[in-house]
Amino acid sequence: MLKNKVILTCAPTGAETTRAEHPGLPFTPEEVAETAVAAREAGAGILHLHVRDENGISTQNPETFRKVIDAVRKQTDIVIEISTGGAVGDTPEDRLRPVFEVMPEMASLDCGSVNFGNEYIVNTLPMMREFAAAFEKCHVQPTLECFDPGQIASSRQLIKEGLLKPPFFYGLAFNIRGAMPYSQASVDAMLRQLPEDADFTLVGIGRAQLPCQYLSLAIGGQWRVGFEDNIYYHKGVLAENNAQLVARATRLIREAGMEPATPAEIREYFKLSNY
Ligand code: KMH
Ligand code: ZN
Repeated sequence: MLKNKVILTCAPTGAETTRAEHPGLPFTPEEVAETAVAAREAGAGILHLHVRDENGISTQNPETFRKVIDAVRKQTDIVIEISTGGAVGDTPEDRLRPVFEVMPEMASLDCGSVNFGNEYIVNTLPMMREFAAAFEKCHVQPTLECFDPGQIASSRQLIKEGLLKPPFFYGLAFNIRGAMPYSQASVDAMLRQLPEDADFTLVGIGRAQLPCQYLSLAIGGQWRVGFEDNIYYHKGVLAENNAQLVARATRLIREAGMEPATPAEIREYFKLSNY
């Protein structure tokens, strides 16, 4: 864990959030770059990136990732973590392609199958093994996304098999409809399963986002905010933009006597290779 620092991730777009839900959802390369700059200035150290095609539909096309990453890279040094979760229904092959073709610094690695609203996502152990091997080959630091405690057991199986190596960075998600609800008890159930010395970020969906931040402060976790997870500033009040959510998180972190970690500190901490 970085001393007196909080790794603050901004997930500005996601695969499922729509412009109908938030008209300011960024998805063109220019919009994502502008968002990345504002998020970085507001304190975010990592950009969790899903990309969309020209119609706003989620895609895992490496060319689209490349365009967005190029636009972001021209303007800011924020660490880029691409999604290999993609959107519900994406094939494992499509989800993994950008890891080989874009070679990002970090990427999400989803650790199990679970209901996702009215849909579901599939991540079997053989798939996870294939993803972990690809990450290792391409020197990509995984963020191990877990949606229930059993998925941490799946990640530990890969650790046991030598397919995942430290540093371990977990993204623990709460309040996805149909999956694990947010409560202090459910966070605790997840934390008890983590490997020793693992870092974790609490990913609170919707109204769980802010409570996750406060709880994270108390238990030494990292934070994630952004329109992928939550579009509201307060109940019923849309956030102006992603940076507003990042700025609030940074204020809370500073009130607690800490600082958001810079991209340089995050690169050094995880020994990231592909910048
Ligand atoms: N969009 C979800 C189906 C990830 O980025 O790895 C998967 C997801 C998790 O968002
Ligand atoms: Zn995601």
